Amino acid sequence: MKHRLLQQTRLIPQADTALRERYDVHPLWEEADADAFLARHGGEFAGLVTTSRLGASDALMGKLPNLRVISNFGVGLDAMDVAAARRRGIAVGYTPEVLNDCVADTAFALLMDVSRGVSAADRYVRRGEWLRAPYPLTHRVSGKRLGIFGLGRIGRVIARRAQGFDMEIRYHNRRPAADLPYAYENSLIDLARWADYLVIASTGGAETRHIVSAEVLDALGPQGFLINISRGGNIDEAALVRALQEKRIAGAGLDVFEQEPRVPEAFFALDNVVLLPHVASATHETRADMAQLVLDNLEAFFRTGAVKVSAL
Ligand code: 8YV
Repeated sequence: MKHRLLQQTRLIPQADTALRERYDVHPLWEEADADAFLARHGGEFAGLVTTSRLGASDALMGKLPNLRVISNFGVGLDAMDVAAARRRGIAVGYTPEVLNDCVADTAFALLMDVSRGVSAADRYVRRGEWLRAPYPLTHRVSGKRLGIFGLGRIGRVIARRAQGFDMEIRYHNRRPAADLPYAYENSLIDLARWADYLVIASTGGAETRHIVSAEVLDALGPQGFLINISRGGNIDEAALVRALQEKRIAGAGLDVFEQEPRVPEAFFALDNVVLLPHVASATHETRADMAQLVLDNLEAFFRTGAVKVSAL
């Protein structure tokens, strides 16, 4: 008999098909009234497939009284009540490591774009403005100072990329990482003051909410660029809009926002910000690897009682 799984949203087509072949999957997104459906059928599900965007709340787990395993598509756990899962004895699998390269690449794409004006210059060419005047000068990336907030799995790959650009690297974390050659700054504000580029690569959630404040932006200063590939909530977005409008920082490259998919319209009028729709891990290759890990975590759990890569 196939295990019955609740799937919160589509992943990628080949993974959705593989899930349906191996399990008795119910697509929750097709239910007009999810609460009513769960009230009637919540007890049927042994597993939940979710994503970092949707996560799983304690309330949702409560509606699934026989839930034993959650398999999360993504590394971020800010929407997942990990403590509730632990308390309820539910295993949680997730997909770290496999997305490090693509997220680090995207951090660099944003960094290069906002410094050299790639997107802005492209718009300039399309508007026919090159016919009237050359594009204004931009900013050199190579050899500059890169400050990384959150030197975890992804932050470390960003640091490796930066070495190829002969950049000087410092970082701030909850604590210094003993195994790395980069200098540690004691606070985010000190790191911002030192850096030409401040890359936010930490986790998200309540602990780091609005940690990139107006003060941090002022420490980064009019020559400094901010890059965010972590979570939108880590930045005080209203303060960032003001800092960009008033040119109190040089520019920003953002893949993530506080209220996705809504992006503050004030950004749209500004050429010193590059805006991406949360796509850092969104390549065919990486999404296939993430989906495989979602399947592997479920397979391992139903075979051995433990997921392959646990978030607990
Ligand atoms: C995805 C992410 O956008 O892994 C994460 O935490 O933010 C991204 O990889 C997300 O998981 C897809 O829902």
